[in-house]
Amino acid sequence: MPTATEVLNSEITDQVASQGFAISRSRLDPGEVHSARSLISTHFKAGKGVTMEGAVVQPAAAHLVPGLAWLYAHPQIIDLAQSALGTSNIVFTGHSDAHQGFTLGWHKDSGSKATGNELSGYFNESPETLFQSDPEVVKIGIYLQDSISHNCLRVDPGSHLRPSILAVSSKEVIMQAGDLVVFDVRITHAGAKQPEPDSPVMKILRDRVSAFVSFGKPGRRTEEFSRTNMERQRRQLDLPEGEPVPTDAGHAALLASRGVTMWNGA
Ligand SMILES: O=C(O)CCC(=O)C(=O)O
Repeated sequence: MPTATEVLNSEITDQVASQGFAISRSRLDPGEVHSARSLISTHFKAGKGVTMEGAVVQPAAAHLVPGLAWLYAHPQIIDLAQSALGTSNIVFTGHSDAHQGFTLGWHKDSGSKATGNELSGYFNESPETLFQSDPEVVKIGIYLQDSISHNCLRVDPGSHLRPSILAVSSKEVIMQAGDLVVFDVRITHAGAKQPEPDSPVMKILRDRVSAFVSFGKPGRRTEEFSRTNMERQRRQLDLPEGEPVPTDAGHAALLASRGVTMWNGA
């Protein structure tokens, strides 16, 4: 397993602050990629997860995909989140997803129609102030296959500082399995383009497996994001009112051993 550098990488801090995203190469080794990919596909093959437009998603995957907690507390992932946020003092927001075949059009993860404001609803804040500040909440994308133009993430560089969903440019984020991408949740981004149903690209999309986890700097924005995002995961899991999202004690222990605090659910 590659070891974390334990030194904040200021190039990543600067890239995320200016462009809204950064790619970091060779963070997971091939055995880890294989293991994470197998655990997620086996989970979905067993009929678990939530079906969304032909794809399947597991909210709270650190807790609900058996054996996968390690991925969401991996030292390289924590190291990258710390570098992106420019501090070793980071908080796990409670958000961890696994996707297979999932594709979304252009959107920001700072809001959604369900939150009543697709620009800033997860932060309960006006877009005028939210889009002016340095990154406070970042998401790490773990793509568990090599990406090509048909199945890659797309981002609109710099749009984390623009209160608009409209993408003014589109950059393909091409990565090898084992690379990681970190992005400010305010950036406008999109998943793989939906092909025609009979296109040969459909299989590439069906085999696309990815995982996402979010961390923030301690403070009001991270708390708001954690609370509203947890509500989103609860809705997707169809949990009865008052029932907490289950937690994997192993995941909490791994985070604690690596000095990462968890949003306290307040
Ligand atoms: O599938 C992807 O590449 C992007 C997923 C995404 O946009 C999201 O989780 O917010």
